[in-house]
Amino acid sequence: MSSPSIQTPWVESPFFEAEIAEARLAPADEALVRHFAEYGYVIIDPEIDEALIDEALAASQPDFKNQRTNRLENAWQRHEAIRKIAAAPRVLEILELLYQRKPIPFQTLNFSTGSQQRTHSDSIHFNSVPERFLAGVWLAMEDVHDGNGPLHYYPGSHRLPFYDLSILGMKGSDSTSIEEMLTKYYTQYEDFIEQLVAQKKLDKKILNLKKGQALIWSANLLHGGEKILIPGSTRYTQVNHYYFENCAYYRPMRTDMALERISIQKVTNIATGEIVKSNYLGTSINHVGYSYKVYLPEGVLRKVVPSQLRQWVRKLVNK
Ligand SMILES: O=C(O)CCC(=O)C(=O)O
Ligand SMILES: [Fe+2]
Repeated sequence: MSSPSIQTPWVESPFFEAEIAEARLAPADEALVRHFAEYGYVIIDPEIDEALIDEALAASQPDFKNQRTNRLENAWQRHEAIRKIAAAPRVLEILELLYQRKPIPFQTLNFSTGSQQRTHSDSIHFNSVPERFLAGVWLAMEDVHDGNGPLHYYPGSHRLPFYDLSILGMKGSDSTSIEEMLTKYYTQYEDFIEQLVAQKKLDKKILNLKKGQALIWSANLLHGGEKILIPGSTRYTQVNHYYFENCAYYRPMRTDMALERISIQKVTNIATGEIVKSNYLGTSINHVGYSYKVYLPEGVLRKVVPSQLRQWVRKLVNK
């Protein structure tokens, strides 16, 4: 009897062993897929020309300076070299092998120094229905070592459940601004993950990659940025996030399913420039905007909206 085909990446499926036996992959491909299934990450040669990396570095210099930041979100929209890195053919090929669905690059992040971000799973930021059709690709654009704030990650942690804010008793869709989300909600999530890692006694790995090497992490793999030990050191890296076709894409931190508040994400395929509509088992869904919902508490509503209009505003805004 052949194994049932279920709506989960095969690398995360309970039927993985049966499926990989049926697939008859070339030995090198099979080893890669098995490693990813077991540990939730693989280190790869993305076959990206050094000249393209240098082009992306040069193009992004003015942005880092003008914006006084170490982190550029979606710089692919301005810089062709960054776009090409996110759409690198070899990376797309490996992702399709790992997920058995076409990958959709939808976000880029360029860093000039270590992020020093606390440990998290990217599933808290981006999630899919069916779950776990998300991957990150982290490209070293210069040599990364213990001194310049390398990435850390916890092999095998992708097998943990997916935790959203509701597990901590918080309704993410109630938040009204990014500042409130970060200070009031997200910090509690980070504290929780820190405690989880300690409780589970997870083993941390530090990623020292050479320029041009990349790491792929699966949706729920815990990772973060190490402290910068050499003050002033640069750490040029590019992270690309990928969804996979035929899913609904949403932002868990702004979603409360039980309240029917679901922040469906607007997804643009960086490789093709096309908008990819969310799709739930064959039914397509419109995205509902990128911004935070303005949630008007009843007291404020009474103060600022005339009584005849309140019912209407409540419906429109507080939904
Ligand atoms: O590069 C890092 O230090 C962490 C980046 C990260 O967590 C992400 O982009 O999802
Ligand atoms: Fe991350």
